[in-house]
Amino acid sequence: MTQISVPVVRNILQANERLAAANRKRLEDAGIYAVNLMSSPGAGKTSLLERTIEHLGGRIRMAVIEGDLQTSQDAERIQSKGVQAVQINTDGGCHLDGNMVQIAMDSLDLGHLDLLIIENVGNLVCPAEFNLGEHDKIVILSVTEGDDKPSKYPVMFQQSSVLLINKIDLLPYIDCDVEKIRRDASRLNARLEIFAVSCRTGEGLEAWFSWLEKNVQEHKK
Ligand SMILES: Nc1nc2c(ncn2[C@@H]2O[C@H](COP(=O)(O)OP(=O)(O)OP(=O)(O)O)[C@@H](O)[C@H]2O)c(=O)[nH]1
Ligand SMILES: [Mg+2]
Repeated sequence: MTQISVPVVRNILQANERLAAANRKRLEDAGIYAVNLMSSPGAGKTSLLERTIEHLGGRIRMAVIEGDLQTSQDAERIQSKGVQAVQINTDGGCHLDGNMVQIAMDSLDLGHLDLLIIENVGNLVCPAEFNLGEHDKIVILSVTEGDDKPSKYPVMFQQSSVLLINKIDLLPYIDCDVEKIRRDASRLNARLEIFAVSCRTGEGLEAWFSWLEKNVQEHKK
């Protein structure tokens, strides 16, 4: 069983890498900076997007690809903010892959974009295994999930460029050691930029907006 399944998994990942590389080339050619936003279900991915659109939408031309098992609710939340959003329904699949993103990109006007944000399926494990062509992976961990998550689910933290610790407005009501999250995540990935934020109150989000805007400018043609 093991002898058969390991090469199959390797082939799938290699095929995905080729598609991700093609996606990246299209993005580079168009001068678009792209991020892959990942977290457990409900950590605040769409809320962060809404805040980001409110703050940067007037200055940066952006589009969103929304990955979900079912429904187009998140895409509708984004469209209601006046930003182009394409929904991918994975029909039960627990992550996006390069092929799905390639198809979604076909329906975007790439010639008139500076930033593409891909909201992955809510899942703290599988999305980290599949590159989509993005420049950076972003992980959101909300404080309600517990401060043990970086050590228990290390891959996503190792693969990401930014960790947003969200829902800090709830800290007075729960036991969560934000310093432990910072320590454990930094131990896994010394390059990780860490911002503690609240998408509810807006606290801490300025640092995220600046980081994102700097990267958009650097990738612009
Ligand atoms: N208190 C508090 N609630 C938040 C914060 N950010 C998001 N929420 C709430 O958390 C819930 C989930 O937020 P979403 O933004 O939909 O989370 P998501 O990661 O996009 O969820 P999925 O797409 O289903 O994986 C919503 O009820 C939000 O209002 C925050 O900073 N503080
Ligand atoms: Mg969402």
